[in-house]
Amino acid sequence: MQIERVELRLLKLPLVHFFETSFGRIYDKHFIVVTLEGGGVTAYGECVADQDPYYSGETNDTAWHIIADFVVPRVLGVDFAHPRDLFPALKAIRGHNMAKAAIEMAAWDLFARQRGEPLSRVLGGERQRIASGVSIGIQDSLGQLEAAVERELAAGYQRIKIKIKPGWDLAAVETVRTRFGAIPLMVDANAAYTLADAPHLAKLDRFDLMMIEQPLDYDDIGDHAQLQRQLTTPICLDESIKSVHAAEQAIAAGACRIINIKPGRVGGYAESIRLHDLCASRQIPVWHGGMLESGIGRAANIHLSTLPNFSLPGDIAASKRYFAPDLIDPPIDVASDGTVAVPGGPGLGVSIVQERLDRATLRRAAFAAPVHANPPQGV
Ligand code: OSB
Ligand code: MG
Repeated sequence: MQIERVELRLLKLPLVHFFETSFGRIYDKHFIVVTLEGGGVTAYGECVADQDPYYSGETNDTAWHIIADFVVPRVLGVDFAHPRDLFPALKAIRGHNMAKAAIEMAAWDLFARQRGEPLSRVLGGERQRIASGVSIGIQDSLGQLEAAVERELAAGYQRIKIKIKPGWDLAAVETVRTRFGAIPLMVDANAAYTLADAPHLAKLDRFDLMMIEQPLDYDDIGDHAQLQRQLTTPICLDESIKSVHAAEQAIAAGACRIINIKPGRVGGYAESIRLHDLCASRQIPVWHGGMLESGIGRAANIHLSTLPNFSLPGDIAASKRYFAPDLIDPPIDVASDGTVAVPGGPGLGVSIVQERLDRATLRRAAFAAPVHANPPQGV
């Protein structure tokens, strides 16, 4: 498999509804789309970096810089036997997992399209449909939260996640439990608390939540291990799991009982498969996280979720919750039983509407392999 051309685009798409986490509110999604060409086939990747370094240290500008100046020279014109060979080829670049993952995702799509197989099959997945959950941001009032939960339950989603932060936690959970009873419910704090909040967080135990996601600092493992010993609610780590090695350490320390997998956070699909397999071998259930992706990244998330240890519903909801219209047509939809069909066509299996891609583009750059490619030697 040879990557003959790389195109980067920075896109801006308005969100249907603002999205608020403990680190802020956004109204538009700014993200990079990667296009690769090779062997007469075009493939796509989506970068999950944001405009700001609040969820992770990466931003669209750092990802653009790393891809253009360090990733592209290591992949353009190089013959890769398999997309799993990309991540090791980028080893000299420390960190910047979202930048690496965007290119690596497109390489998996290229590989799958060249073989005429769906991405799910190439990744080793099994299912035809995946279980879908929904992530509800921080609202302006408890009444708005109730209305949002009611709407998503009516749409069929198999579990509800609500974002929490200090000042928007116990009352929000209590409101949802009181109104909707024993629904599958979890919370995500996006690193908004410290270990000193342990007694406060323990008050969530009486609500029988499926899990509390990333309560403590984004790069912490040790404090989460201490916190888990003080809670009956399982901790799920998101931000803290930046590598397979970090997951091994977190599991060994007892810092979590569940892990959320986002390929962008760990450097791509090959690393995500390794993380999935590690968790399976340690009886740690996993689910697929979401980063408000467009249909391109959303489709990839669906394909990865077909692996067997994705045993809990993921943050993979219908396109129409985020973008109207999405970049793809038809959009991703959720059935009334809260499942999403895995696209069956080659690669991502979704159709990107070029005119929508063009209209959303703020910035563009293209890189082509020289005729006699001379890949960088060593690192
Ligand atoms: O922590 O899971 C998170 C969105 C942006 C950044 C971080 C997170 C999220 C979500 C949204 O929870 C999930 C989705 O895509 O619907
Ligand atoms: Mg999270």
